[in-house]
Amino acid sequence: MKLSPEVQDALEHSRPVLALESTIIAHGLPRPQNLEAAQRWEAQVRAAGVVPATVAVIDGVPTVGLSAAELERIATDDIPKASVRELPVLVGAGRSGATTVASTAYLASQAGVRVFSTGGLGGVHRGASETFDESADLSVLAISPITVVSAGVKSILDIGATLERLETLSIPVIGYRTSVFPAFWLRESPYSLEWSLDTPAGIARVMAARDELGLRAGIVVANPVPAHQQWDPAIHDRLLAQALNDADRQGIRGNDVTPFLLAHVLENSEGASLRVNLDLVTNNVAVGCEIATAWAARR
Ligand code: PSU
Ligand code: MN
Repeated sequence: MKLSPEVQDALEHSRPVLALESTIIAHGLPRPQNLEAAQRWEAQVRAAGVVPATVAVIDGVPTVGLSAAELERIATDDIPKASVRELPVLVGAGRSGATTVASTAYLASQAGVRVFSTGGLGGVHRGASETFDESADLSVLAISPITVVSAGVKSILDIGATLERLETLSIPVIGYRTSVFPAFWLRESPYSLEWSLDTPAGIARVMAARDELGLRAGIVVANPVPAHQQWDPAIHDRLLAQALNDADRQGIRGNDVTPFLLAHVLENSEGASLRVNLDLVTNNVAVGCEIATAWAARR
């Protein structure tokens, strides 16, 4: 594994570091907004006095903290999506990969980075009781000691089943200044949370307690998009219903369902879903920086 010099230096001196994933850059956002956003988020992290550690596999080397040129490659080359099971294959074959929440959490926590901001977690897909389609994000977070700040999961997934799996896997889910689990583009899903905390120092105390208890699981911090930035719930509900309906009528199945639904939403939302997506990551980066700073202050 390679750490950038600034990440290495910050970890050695217990200064704050924030991990960022690269699948969102390579596959989650359209070009050229993806590179602009990735650069903007890194600048935002630095402006908060935190060292950014964007993670990817570069020519077979798991890399925590990309150079400017490597970040540009992730955003512009055709780099495959890499979850944890792809890691040994990519490393063995000397290939590159854009890391998901699972592989970013795994690599960053191995490097000693303890806080990670992203957009949405992967989760349990609708119809998973037949397809078994559940993101490895969940099972890998169960063994990766890192705190992930996300805006919940997209409503194209089965949110209730995702929360059940997080419970089974013993991954704490803490609402950040909310007691309702967010649904990515929307502030609220129909699911309430048992735990809510209001401060970065409070989250850092939970992280310390987890360590003292000898637990290995990550912690999910659910940070909803502010009310004024969320997508109009009525339009969201109508477009989602339409997309699910079209997928069903066109016989879209299996792994094709998610890209189909996402493309449908992106094409028909007149830029609103993309704007919310960018805003919610920016919010998660801001909260992630505060938690990373609170964590570093305890050391
Ligand atoms: N959710 C989003 N946008 C994304 C992803 C999830 O709203 O870009 C990406 C993340 O990288 C996440 C991955 O880790 O998709 C999950 O993919 P899968 O379901 O194949 O594990
Ligand atoms: Mn899957």
